[in-house]
Amino acid sequence: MTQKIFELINDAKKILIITHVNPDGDTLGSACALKSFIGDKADILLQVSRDKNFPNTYLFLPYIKEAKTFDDIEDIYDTVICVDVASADRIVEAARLIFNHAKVTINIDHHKTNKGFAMYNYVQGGLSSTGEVLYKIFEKENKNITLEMANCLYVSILTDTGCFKYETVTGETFEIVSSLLKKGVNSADIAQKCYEQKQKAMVMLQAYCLSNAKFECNDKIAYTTIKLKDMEKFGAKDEHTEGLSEALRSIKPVEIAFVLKETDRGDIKVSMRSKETDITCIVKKFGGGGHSRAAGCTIKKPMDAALESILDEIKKHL
Ligand SMILES: [Mn+2]
Repeated sequence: MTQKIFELINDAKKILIITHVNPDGDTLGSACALKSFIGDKADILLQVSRDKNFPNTYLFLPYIKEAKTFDDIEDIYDTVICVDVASADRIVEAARLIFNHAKVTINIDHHKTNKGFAMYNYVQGGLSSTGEVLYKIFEKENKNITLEMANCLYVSILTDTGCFKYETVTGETFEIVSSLLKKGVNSADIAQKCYEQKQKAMVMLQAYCLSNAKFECNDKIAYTTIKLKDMEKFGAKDEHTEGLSEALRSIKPVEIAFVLKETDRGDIKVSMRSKETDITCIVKKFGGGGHSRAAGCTIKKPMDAALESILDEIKKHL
């Protein structure tokens, strides 16, 4: 399968690398590493509009500034590669058309819930990140990992392991990280770029959301809600809510934490984290997916009704 992926890349005329909605460090780092490897015939698609929700934090990655967005995407690709995309419904609108028209579709991922929605699927459920999956693909097929690729893969692994805190981290993860650093990756510089360049809007929005947090079941459940008007009030963008559910989970008795966010389509996006509980079974009830301790879903109900449904479901699993 790994060999086949490189054959397909070779045979392709024009490749679109699709990142998931609300792009994070893993999907972006993976996309940039792949783009760096493939070169000119590959374009990255960020599933955002350029003036809205373009991910500022990761602008330091190569190729992000020239990535395609919904504003300038054309249906000219014969091959599509999805990276870190857990399910087909994380490919939306214009991108879905391109995916459906493509001659070849490839899905490279590490989400256990990934059912293999493409023609060719390479899913290593349980690995720390799609960056780690990609590293192994390159290594297995004896492809040279340049410093540029190494930097991107490092961003993937660093961010998707919560700075090497999650249980998906293995000895092998550190071996990979070690080899990336030996190639010249500057880990301190990347950590600073990923975590210490926060925008004021992000910190202020998160402070507001944390101060409004609610607790249930003897503080085993913590949650907060974000309305569109809150986003407007702070001038915040989608990426500015990143880390909020982790902050709630970090409170001592909290077992499950979640954030409910109103979207401009009028539905509610749920971002959930746990310490021990496998929450994939909770979000699956709402058509969502993810990892056992970090998962999400979208509920097509108003805020109050969505909150009630999700609380009911969580209480069944505590
Ligand atoms: Mn990931």
